Amino acid sequence: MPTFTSNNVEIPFDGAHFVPMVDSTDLLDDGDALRSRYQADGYLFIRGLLDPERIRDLRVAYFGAFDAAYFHGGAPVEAGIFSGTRPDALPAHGTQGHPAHTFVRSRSFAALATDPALATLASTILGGPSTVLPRQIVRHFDRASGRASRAHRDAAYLDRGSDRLLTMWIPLTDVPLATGGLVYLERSADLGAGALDALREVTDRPGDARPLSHDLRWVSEQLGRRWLWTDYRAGDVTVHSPWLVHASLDNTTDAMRLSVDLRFLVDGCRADPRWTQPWSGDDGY
Ligand SMILES: O=C(O)CCC(=O)C(=O)O
Repeated sequence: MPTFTSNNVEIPFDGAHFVPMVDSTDLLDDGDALRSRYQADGYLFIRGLLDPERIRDLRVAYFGAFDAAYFHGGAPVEAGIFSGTRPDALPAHGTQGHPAHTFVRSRSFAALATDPALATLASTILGGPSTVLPRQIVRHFDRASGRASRAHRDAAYLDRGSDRLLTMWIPLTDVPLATGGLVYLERSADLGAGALDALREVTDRPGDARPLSHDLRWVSEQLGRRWLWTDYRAGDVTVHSPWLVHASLDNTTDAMRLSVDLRFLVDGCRADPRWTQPWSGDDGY
């Protein structure tokens, strides 16, 4: 039985801890069905919503901004294959001078964030016109990253505004589970504060009330719920509720993981003021 890790903590890849996500691509033209599945499950997985060639162009722009020595010489840079050596003197991820900081302020990135297919999907699910919030995050993990996203709810990070919003998570590279895929905890949108507080007993961030735990095995076994997973391909999109617990696995492959997360808020609702400015890796939110 294979074992994966998240934040260096092992979790067995078996039927007690993992279950495949449901693919909702066939519901794209049926707004009522999309909404009711989203309300029931707290997420939607849509295969190939975005043109992979366009996503490839974004990778060319992003990876092309690094020193070529970061990438394995035997593959095109846009494949994002790690050479094993990180560039010297690279600013911290997403801070001024790092390619992710420039990327989220670029025209090609703005064209992705305002893509009509994404806006239409968001508005369909939210039940009214919605707009993407300006704080748009690029995440980039190579196998030297040594960390992954802890189990959390987005609501904990967006709690100074309306919760009439959703998140879209968009892989810009293929992201099989071993490359650090995002996983959702089944039926977790309705969990009460007591159940969530119990998870915080096992945490590597005791001073931070927002993440729940870094130990995905503990979370699954404590609640008796499985992590929903899929092997993502560039151009897929998942949508999730701010109340759904999610996390990611460690990237243990030579392939890098590059992804974007966007939030869409129903027009006229109050936006959390921290999310109204472009993201910077050191903005502290
Ligand atoms: O990409 C990740 O690892 C985390 C993303 C996330 O938490 C989100 O999209 O809400």
